[in-house]
Amino acid sequence: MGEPGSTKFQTDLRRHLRDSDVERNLVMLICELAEASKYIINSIRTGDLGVAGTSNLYGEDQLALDVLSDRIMQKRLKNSGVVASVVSEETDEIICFECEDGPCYSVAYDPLDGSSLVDVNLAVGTIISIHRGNNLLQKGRDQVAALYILYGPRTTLVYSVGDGVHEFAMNHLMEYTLTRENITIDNSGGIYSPGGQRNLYTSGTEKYVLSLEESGHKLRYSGGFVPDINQLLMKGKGVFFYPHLQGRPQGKLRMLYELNPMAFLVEHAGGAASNGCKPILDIEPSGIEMCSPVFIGSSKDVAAAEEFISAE
Ligand code: AFP
Repeated sequence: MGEPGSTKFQTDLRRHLRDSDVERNLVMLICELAEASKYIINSIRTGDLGVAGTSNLYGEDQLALDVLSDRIMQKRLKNSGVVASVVSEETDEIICFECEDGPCYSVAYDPLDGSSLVDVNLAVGTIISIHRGNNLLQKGRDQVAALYILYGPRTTLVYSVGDGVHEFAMNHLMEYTLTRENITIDNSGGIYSPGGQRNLYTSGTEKYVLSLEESGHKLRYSGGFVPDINQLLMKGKGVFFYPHLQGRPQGKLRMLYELNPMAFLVEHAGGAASNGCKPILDIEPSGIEMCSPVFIGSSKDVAAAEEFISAE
């Protein structure tokens, strides 16, 4: 990556995508999504923090911000002209759009993951998974791109099209400029982010946590998937997990628009993502509502999790 002030360092998102020989319609799609984030930022800063009076596919109360962010995303995706179908955490079915001239893409997204954290002023994010064609139930390994936007003290965008993982920061003109290129995650150490209720952990997960603590891992957990994963990537080490729980064998996190995109990014940074037995990216989605346990981050830490889970 170039030094601050060099032309490389001032590379904006569109130029970086073009320099990476990304297909034209995909460049346009990713840039449209980056544009949508500007309106989501505005809704976070000034929007209504109340409930929308509706619930999502999982029976969870939707916040006004969830619905507003979803509308912002859907409008952009529909008007792009290159999207054939979308699914969102906030909609209970796949929505089809007109894709005029191909190649067409399908997008699964969580418009405002962790939205319940906005009213306590913690970081939240948008998570996006992109497939080629109109089939959203493809394995995560077949994604053509994955990205997230993190609305924290700084607004950053992290993407991969399978050729490295790269971070951009939003400047005072609300443009995304390159800040880190080819981000990598080491094979162990640092922090661990244990999701879910500890008293519902199975014996294997409980032993795994004790082994992490004995090896000196420090607990860092915000309750927001995007900042928690971003911390692993930017520190270059650590592990996040939201495991299978007693009474909740599939855990909580959603395959299409939380686990697949983050697993794609972490694997392309040299890490790993597993459901405790096999790579997340190799799991055939059974439906848009599919959830899965997840252990994601440094490859050695994920491999250790699989050892404890397989022995339980
Ligand atoms: P919401 O998007 O419904 O706020 O959930 C956020 C999330 O799916 C993910 O961002 C966190 O990792 C996880 O929930 C936290 O869940 P717990 O509150 O059960 O730890």
